Amino acid sequence: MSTQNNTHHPISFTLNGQKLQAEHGETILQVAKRSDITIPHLCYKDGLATDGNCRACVVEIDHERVLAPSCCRQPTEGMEVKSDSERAQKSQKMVLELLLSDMPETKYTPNNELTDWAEKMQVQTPRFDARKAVQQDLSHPAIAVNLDACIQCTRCLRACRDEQVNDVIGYAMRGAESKIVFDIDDPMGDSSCVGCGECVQACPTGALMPANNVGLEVPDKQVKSVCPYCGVGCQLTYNVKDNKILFVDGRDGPANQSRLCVKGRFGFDYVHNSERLTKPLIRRSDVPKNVDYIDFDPANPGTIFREASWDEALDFAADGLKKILKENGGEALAGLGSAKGSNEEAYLFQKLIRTGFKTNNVDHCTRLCHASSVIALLEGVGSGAVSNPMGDVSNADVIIITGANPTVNHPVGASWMKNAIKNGTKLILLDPRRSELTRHATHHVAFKPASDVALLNAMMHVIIKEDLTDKAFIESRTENYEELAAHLESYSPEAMEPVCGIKADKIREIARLYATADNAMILWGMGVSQHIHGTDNVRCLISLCMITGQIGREGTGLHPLRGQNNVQGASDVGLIPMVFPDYQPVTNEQARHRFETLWGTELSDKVGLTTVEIVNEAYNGNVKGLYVEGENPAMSDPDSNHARAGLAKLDHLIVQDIFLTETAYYADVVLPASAFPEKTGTFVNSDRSVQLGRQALDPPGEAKQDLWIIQEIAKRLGLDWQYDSAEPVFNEMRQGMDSIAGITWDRLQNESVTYPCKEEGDAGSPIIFTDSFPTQSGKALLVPAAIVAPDETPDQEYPFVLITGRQLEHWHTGSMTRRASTLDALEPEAYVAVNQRDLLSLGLEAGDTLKLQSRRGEITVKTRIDDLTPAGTVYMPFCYFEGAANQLTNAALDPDAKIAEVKYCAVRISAA
Ligand SMILES: Nc1nc2c(c(=O)[nH]1)N[C@H]1C(S)=C(S)[C@@H](COP(=O)(O)OP(=O)(O)OC[C@H]3O[C@@H](n4cnc5c(=O)[nH]c(N)nc54)[C@H](O)[C@@H]3O)O[C@H]1N2
Ligand SMILES: Nc1nc2c(c(=O)[nH]1)N[C@H]1C(S)=C(S)[C@@H](COP(=O)(O)OP(=O)(O)OC[C@H]3O[C@@H](n4cnc5c(=O)[nH]c(N)nc54)[C@H](O)[C@@H]3O)O[C@H]1N2
Ligand SMILES: [Mo]
Repeated sequence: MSTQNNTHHPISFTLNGQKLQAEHGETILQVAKRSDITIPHLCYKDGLATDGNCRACVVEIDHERVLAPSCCRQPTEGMEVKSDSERAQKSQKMVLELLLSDMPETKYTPNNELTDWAEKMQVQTPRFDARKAVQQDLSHPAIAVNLDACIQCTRCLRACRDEQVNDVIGYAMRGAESKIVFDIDDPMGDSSCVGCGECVQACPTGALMPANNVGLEVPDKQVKSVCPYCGVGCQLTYNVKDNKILFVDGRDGPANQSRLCVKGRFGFDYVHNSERLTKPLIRRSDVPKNVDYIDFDPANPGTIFREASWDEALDFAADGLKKILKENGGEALAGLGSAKGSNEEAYLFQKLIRTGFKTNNVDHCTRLCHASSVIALLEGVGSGAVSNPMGDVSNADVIIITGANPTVNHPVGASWMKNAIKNGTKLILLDPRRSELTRHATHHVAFKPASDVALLNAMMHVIIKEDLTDKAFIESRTENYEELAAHLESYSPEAMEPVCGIKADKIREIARLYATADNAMILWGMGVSQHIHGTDNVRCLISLCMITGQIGREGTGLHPLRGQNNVQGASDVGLIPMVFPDYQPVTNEQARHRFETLWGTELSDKVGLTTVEIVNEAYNGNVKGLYVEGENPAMSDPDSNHARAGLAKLDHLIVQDIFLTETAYYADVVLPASAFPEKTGTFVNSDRSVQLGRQALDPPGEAKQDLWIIQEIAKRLGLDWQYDSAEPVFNEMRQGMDSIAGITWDRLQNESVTYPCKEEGDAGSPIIFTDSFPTQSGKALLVPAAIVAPDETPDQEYPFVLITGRQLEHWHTGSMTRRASTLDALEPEAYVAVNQRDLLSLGLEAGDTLKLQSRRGEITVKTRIDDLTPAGTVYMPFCYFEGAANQLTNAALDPDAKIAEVKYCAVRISAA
């Protein structure tokens, strides 16, 4: 034992006379850094592979003739190293001086390490002439390239290739001609760059910089916060001056370790957009609701609304609610809360609906998102959240990703996936479309859209027939295995081949690969959940995981990739019609009693209406009043012509948003709210980590924080609420929610905490289900699922399948990203992606304007050739109001989860 340990004994050496110990594999520079000994360095960056090309970090080693780069050199036992000897310092300074001599006259450069080191080392004005200046490359909307300032340290290259695995940046030419290039020396704007800006963050000299005005102003404050876009939950720092975000840096959070994507890094100026709502608005009495708003200009709200004071607008909003409450009762009211806002906002919003509106008619975008996953998970394993964090892919031998496009939708998460694959993890990608991850996949299984149950059942059939199950796990940790096995008898790969379009042998191969892996993880997204059989799809994923025992350890488990930055939190705190906070059913008397006591009121035991149901009942005249906070259902609901007609029929619609959205066009009153950086609150990411978002800016004009607005409405409905900030709300939440009871506000100031965290001081639980499931029996329930066809299949009249989804640069309904200048410059135009073969057979060309029709609506958009999309299928993101995909989609619902089938409907295409 002791001999084995010897190899990992710390190594003793001296640095500048100080005795130090190095861990195995540590370099001199790394030891110096953690011992607060300053050695200048430029090409070295924590987290990147060492390269040793700049020689700024050279040190003198006893008995060695040549100076050694401390970033590459590991100390040996007894080694005597000097970084502060005259010889070492002279050399370090010479490197800095030479590099400095080449620097162009710069504006302010954020994080300029070269000038910082030069200053620290007292390097004087360089004595050497500069090289010939190099032309700037300003072809990319997000990133300015000024190779004049490049010191060829290759940090950008390593960040692009090794961290983000995007492989855009290269190092080309030789000798004095050598330089950094993008793809094959393309202008950056024409290259395959995805704009993540990891290179900008890695650059120590400002050769790569954010394109937007950076350098003109110096930030006066830095605020640590979180990204407002997706569920990865990247931590970041806002660099602010005069109430304006100048630029953003990635921060070392558990989910991102300083990485960001194009939206998180360059997508912030929506908060400063001139179309921000800054005054409360009341609808003009002469403007009817049921009109087509396609040409309406949100920059001119006066065509529909008049400005009002806060008092008038809030009284008007509350009076409308009170009138309906009195005449029709609480069931005629409903609320749609937000997964973009904080836990505290979502919690108060559902509390307002339940205690002020006196109904459980409260829901949010989770209904259109992972509702089916949550229902299947609650039924199967007793908890709707992930079992293992996204980053755990690095511990998996095999990962299945199905119905998700992470390089587009969870880009930083995708970087961990690509890193894992580089290190040997095998990827099984189950998706009808190809994606950027296809080239990293061991198997891309492009099955027929909506045939997940057939494919997954066939995989399980193979696993059982070939005796690859984990019997001990099935025995001790699951229920209902016999029924599942009997059900799967008829799902042989041969029988399923014609249904899912995948060869039986291929199904066998991937089934074996997953089942026999030491550790295998399943991650999934909307391609699985957004079907009328979405719950069944997830039941199959759960069973696949359980019969192979791939859960409860590092690198295993189930991870539904959560979408919105706080959809996990909004669900946890009860923004759901069937449950109170922490998933306690409204029908459960004990749970009701608990909240009746906490909130000092009586509560309804009637399960409320869901998102699509609310709008349907508005259409039917049963819901008369609706409060929408931070959602845009006129764009995001399926079959939006019908949804908009429903919104138009409401007697009273309150919209609380930061922009005049398509939904706001139907409003009676519009309340100007706060954007993400304008408030403080907690957010839960896909990994179940609770993180603090901090206020960096004041809301513009008369816009107010959401927490304040919700409370003002509550007060006018007679509720005596006095929460002066997010903290007391969070403390109240802890009283009703056992899973976060142990998390203190103080602790969140310094770290993110992963729930369950039941007692103060609990470390938190990134990996759960290690020895039981939170079901009544403690075991997982295996629920067999049979094949259900999509609600609407293609026919002669409507021969194509329409898949809707997302694109990297835009967020959902576009309200934020189409007002973010860089993102909008990158992707300014609506399109439909069509396979080349289909385009040819229709006699059309890329760029043609097409008419797309479904049984519910029609739109005209430009076409793009897209060979990611299989023939017979077309693909559209749903972010463009002028070509709104949801005018076509089908609102048929999954019977268990009430999620709509936005991933599948039949359309017809023709030249416009
Ligand atoms: N850039 C950007 N990022 C986002 C968002 C955004 O709007 N923009 N939104 C966020 C939100 S809220 C969410 S929920 C996530 C969503 O993230 P994802 O789940 O990755 O989203 P989608 O693009 O909707 O669809 C994912 C995949 O489903 C596949 N698919 C289609 N039909 C089927 C099928 O029948 N079976 C299977 N297995 N797959 C199918 C599609 O080909 C597509 O690759 O993204 C989050 N991140
Ligand atoms: N066809 C089709 N439809 C879909 C989907 C699909 O794949 N295909 N996906 C579905 C999914 S997964 C989701 S999650 C939904 C998303 O649907 P929505 O949640 O309706 O979409 P968002 O555009 O994110 O809407 C958020 C709104 O909140 C506003 N907002 C942002 N920050 C704040 C804030 O701090 N305070 C306030 N008050 N407002 C704020 C924004 O301006 C925006 O209007 O769409 C669903 N619809
Ligand atoms: Mo979502």
